[in-house]
Amino acid sequence: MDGKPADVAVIMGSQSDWATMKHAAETLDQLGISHDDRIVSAHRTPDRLVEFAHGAKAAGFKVVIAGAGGAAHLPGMTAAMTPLPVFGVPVESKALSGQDSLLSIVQMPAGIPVGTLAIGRAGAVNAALLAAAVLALTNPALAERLDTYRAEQTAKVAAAPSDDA
Ligand code: RP5
Repeated sequence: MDGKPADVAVIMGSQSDWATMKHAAETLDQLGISHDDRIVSAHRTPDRLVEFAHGAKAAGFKVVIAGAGGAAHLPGMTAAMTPLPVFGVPVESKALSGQDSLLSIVQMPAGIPVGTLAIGRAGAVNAALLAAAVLALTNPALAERLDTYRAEQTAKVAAAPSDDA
């Protein structure tokens, strides 16, 4: 770190969410986006959540990615306490395969939005790409890196399936 605050806060409800949320962190790394990864539990560390969410904008973050599983209140409660855009990643839970996480993140009441992604790794990667798209609006160098990322992805798709792939 160069002393500048990170652009993206990647928060998660538990250490057990890291296996999923590290895909968001890795995608941000690929795009050269600074991020700060933290465990903030809505239920087990509510004071930490209040402190983080109330201070997130003043701390210099521009986007928050919040991953949680089960009764996943972290993204919604964070969105309630910060004006920053919050992207929620439903972590795949053991009991209900992440359906509980998805529904508890996506069904926000009108007035407090959480941009909700897919369950699991795809959601974590896409949360990072959405964060990148937001930041790229005011960062032309990042916009170029995002274009390159997508062009490389396109170039990797074969025209026809193969038995050897
Ligand atoms: C949620 O409970 C976390 O986001 C996690 O997905 C889930 C289970 O947490 P652990 O019991 O594994 O710590 O708060």
